[in-house]
Amino acid sequence: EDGKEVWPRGQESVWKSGLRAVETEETSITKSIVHHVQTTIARQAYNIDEEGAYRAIAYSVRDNLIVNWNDTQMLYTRKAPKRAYYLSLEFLMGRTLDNALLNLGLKEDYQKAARKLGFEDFEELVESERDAALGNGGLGRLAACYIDSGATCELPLWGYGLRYHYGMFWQQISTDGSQVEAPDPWLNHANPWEVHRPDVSYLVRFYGHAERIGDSKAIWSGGQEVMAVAYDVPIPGSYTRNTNNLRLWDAKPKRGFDLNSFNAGDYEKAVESSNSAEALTRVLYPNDNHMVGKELRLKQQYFWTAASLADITRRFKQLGEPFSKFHEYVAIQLNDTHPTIAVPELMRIFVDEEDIPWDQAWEITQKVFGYTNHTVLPEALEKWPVPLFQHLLPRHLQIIFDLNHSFLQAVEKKWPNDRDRLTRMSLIQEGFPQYIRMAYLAVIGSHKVNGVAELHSELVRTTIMKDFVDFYGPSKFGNVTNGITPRRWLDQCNPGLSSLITETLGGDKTKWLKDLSKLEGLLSHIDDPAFQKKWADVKLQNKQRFAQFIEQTMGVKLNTSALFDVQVKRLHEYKRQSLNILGVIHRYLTIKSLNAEERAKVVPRVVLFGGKAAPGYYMAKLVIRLINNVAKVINADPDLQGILTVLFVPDYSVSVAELLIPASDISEHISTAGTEASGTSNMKFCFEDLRYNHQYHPTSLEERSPALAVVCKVIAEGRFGDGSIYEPFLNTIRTGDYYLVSDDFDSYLEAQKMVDTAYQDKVSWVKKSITTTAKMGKFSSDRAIMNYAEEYWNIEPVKLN
Ligand code: B1N
Repeated sequence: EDGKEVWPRGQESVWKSGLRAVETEETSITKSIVHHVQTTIARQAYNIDEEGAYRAIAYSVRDNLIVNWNDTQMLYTRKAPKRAYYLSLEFLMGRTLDNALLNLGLKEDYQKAARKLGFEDFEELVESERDAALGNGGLGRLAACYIDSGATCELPLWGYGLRYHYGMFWQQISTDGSQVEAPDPWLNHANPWEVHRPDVSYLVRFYGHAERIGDSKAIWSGGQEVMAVAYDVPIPGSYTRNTNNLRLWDAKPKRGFDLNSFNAGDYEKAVESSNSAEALTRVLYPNDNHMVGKELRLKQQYFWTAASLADITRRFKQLGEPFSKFHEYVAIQLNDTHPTIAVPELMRIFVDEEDIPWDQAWEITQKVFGYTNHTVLPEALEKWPVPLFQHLLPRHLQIIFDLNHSFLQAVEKKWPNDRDRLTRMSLIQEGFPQYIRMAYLAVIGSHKVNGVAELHSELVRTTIMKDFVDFYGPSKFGNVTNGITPRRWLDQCNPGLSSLITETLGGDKTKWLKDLSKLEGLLSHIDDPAFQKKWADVKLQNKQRFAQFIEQTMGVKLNTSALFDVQVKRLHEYKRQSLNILGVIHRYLTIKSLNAEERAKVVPRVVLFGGKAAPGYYMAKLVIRLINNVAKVINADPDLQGILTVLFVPDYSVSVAELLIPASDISEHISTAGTEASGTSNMKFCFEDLRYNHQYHPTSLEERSPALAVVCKVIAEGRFGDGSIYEPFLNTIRTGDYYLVSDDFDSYLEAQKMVDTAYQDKVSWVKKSITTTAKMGKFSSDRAIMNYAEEYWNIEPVKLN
């Protein structure tokens, strides 16, 4: 596996004659598709439907990816460069076929081949693929963009994650407007994009007991052992042959079933124990920006981390280098605190298994890890109860206590007799029970910590990590501004705009797609009316494409000359979908109060919402219900036909985003100032707004915002269905208003007025749109990943020729 060199067995010439290259000829492409129809999916050529055709094409494309994958991994093995590993509990990949074809530069060839085989509508095949939704939102989609950019930038970068059998739930909207969750068994249809590697597997231990031997070592034994088995997903770079690896672990029982129970004749119990191992990778926890303290979640974290570190150390050992050089070959990035157990786990491997002295082990460990913080929200910061750790990971608890002991000694040395500081900085939060502060463990175990946007990184330094900045100095705390991949989020989802950009900048599209700062070249065409017209036409076509999708899936007709106003993101109080819907109600009441002549002057709007609420998040689900019931009233009102339409697009996903984002005129990023770490969908729309002034008004809602008071009154009186349902929501705004909706409501309405005015001047609107895109270059994930490579990992590109 991964490019291990073995002597050829048998005759080399026979082996070589059987090897295949990437197939680019039309005839060899059709041949390979037919071959997969006949063998891999075992169907007769004349008996193939769309789903079969999709799969045969996918397997044929996969063959090409694997050829490149093998060559890339062999090259990495031969050259033995320093490698980086991105540990993420989420990879929100979306669909693969279209992306793979574009990255291989084979889309047209496959399209032609499919046509020859009788499949005229290639897009339909592409869209029949299910999303791989192994993530919640921004954090998981960021990991997917980074893994794409790593391959495109030819970096020796692998991702490690979990192969969840159920991804993010499907969201349905019931007749009363509420969110209903349904499971997403995405693996029920075979997944052509993964390679099962039963030969790459490790045993992972849970529970048992840890017995100290000497000062620092221990033996951990007993408990439960679960097998981690690798599934590899090839990640093609764009216009390069370099193809990296995303390795996802699946849990299997150590033996098929528990022998002890079986001997006793209890077959059912024996099979049950195998169920419990498999439960580990059953489901993605559907929480965004919120910690859930479930034992199974901690088990997932350790299972994935332990398997990944076992794999990384095994690969390192094949180099034959001493462990003192481990950090010269290995960099590991912790995507938030979810894999922080890797810090004590690497110490355990070094000290208990490899006999490395504690101090040296700790020095190397700190050089290996980097930690990315993605949120400062207190409810999202991970803390695990000590008793749970004691039970599940007794050896790791010992190591954490040992690390904490020497860390606090160093703090004490720097600031003698400062008890408050020791209490604040301890890895252990005192109380009954005690808690382990995972973010602090990640900080002391890493050589570098970063936030994900300038402002967020500054907040990390001055708020949650202030004491640690004082202790280590500021150079340990950096910033890497997030980015998004221009392949998926421009070239792939917006082919019209991509062609126009290529045509305008000249040359071929790889020039600007691989160096997004080149988009600035658009600015010199901004005053050209012909260019402006083409730009506006692309937008209109994207709106029509989206309107068609909405008509097909929801049966609603959209006015494509209206302003499309979009807010798509996870439902969360801090993101303030509430502010948006309350503003919509205000708009509705205003329009209702106008006479026909005045109404004709209103700038027509389509307000689109999309996003999932965590199944246990009551207030977020209540806001979904309110949005849907407001939509029902407004859309049914003849006075508002063509002037105001409100829609909640169900089951927002990567694939829906690919249709919706290119169709938007404005997007709303209206979180309470200081709460959204970075936001990445804002980059996809190229529009953002942040405010700094937090205030607290102990005054009545009527005093704070008379306009909002009216809106709340109308909801309470039952204009959008039984008002009492929304009382808990209305109360969060009337009293407390933690997320400052009432503080910002009036200025939000002002901003919306400015949008209406601006939209009426079509030429200046198009120019704004062009400027936004032209200045987007910085937000490419290629720039972000190179930033990590150079300043955090010290790795270099290794190009496959
Ligand atoms: O990470 C994104 C940022 O662009 C967003 O602003 C930020 O909200 C998001 C626990 C999270 N922060 N924290 C999470 C996700 C799942 C979970 O279980 C926390 N997601 C973010 C990329 O940097």
